[in-house]
Amino acid sequence: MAFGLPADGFYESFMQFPKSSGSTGFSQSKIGDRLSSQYNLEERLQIEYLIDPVNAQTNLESAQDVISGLSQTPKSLPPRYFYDDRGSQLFEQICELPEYYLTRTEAAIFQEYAGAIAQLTGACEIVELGSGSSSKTRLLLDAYQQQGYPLRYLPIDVSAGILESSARTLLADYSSLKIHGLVSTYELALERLSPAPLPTRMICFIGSTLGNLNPDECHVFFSQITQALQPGEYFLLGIDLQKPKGLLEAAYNDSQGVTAAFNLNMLSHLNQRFGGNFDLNQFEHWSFYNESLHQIEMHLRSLKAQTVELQDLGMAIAFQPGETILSEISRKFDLTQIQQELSAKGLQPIQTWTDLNQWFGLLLCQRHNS
Ligand code: AVI
Repeated sequence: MAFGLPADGFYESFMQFPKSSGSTGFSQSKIGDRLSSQYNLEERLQIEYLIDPVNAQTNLESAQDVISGLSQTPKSLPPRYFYDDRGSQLFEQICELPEYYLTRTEAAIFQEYAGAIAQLTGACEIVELGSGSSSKTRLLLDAYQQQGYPLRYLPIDVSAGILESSARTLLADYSSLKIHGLVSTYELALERLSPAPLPTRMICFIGSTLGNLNPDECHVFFSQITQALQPGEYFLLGIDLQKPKGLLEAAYNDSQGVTAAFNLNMLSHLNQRFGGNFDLNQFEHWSFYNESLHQIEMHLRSLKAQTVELQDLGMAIAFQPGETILSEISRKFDLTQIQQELSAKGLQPIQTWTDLNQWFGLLLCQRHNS
């Protein structure tokens, strides 16, 4: 069901352009390009809501995961609670940190191989799960544009604000691009994808977000991808690979304390969202690499015995000194193993690219015919 929309299921957005007089920092041709794309914007942007963004923020039913996570031993919280506005900003900062090699390593792989991806798939609709700021997508769009293919992009994100603002920026920069954004969870969007208007489709799940799913969730997710694709269509997956513990632990314990702030911000998000009284000075960030499970674990550790209330959920949560809440796992993959898992799910890896250090992997898979 779509919420708050006209009957046709989507609405159009309009963007502001810099004035052509005065110092805009754009060359004349760039301004001309941007102004001409303004005129057909209505035809080029559709945003469809599959979740209600207002209720998604307030609906207490959606807090069931908080209630169960904080009621069990050991305690845990779903990583989706990292991403309020401040959390999203902090994550952007993490991606720029010297220790957090993931973003720039994956971007470098895209830089080098986006052209090869475009050649392998041919003209296709690019679907991106958890599109965020869509920054790496630009490298793909550039490659498809260079091949002379039509540009169609279907970003999917639960955050309407980030989806809309990055869509506007992309439309201003690619004058032939058409965007159909879905404000949605992955599951819902994958169930609702209608047939691609181009010869094929590629669903992208990059940034190693797969690592934040446990093995069971991962299993279910791959099945959802297989079901969403037609035989012959593509799945592009970006994953962080296993590497020495020291490099991994540095990436999740940066010297500027941004990851610590990102982790602790989850508690202030819960305070705002559910009338809570977590005292951020009474918890600390703790993360380490669990070598047997090949995963970084991020925890929030209570510095003393304390009871915290989440008034809107009617909860009083008791903590022992040193007790932790698991806030995230970030799994690190073995290429051969993941290739086998994908293949068993009907997603045949047809090409895999890595960086020189073999720190990060990008896999292009194609759905089997059967
Ligand atoms: C979003 N996700 C892939 C990040 C990761 O590396 O697992 C989230 C993150 N957590 C701490 N730093 C970054």
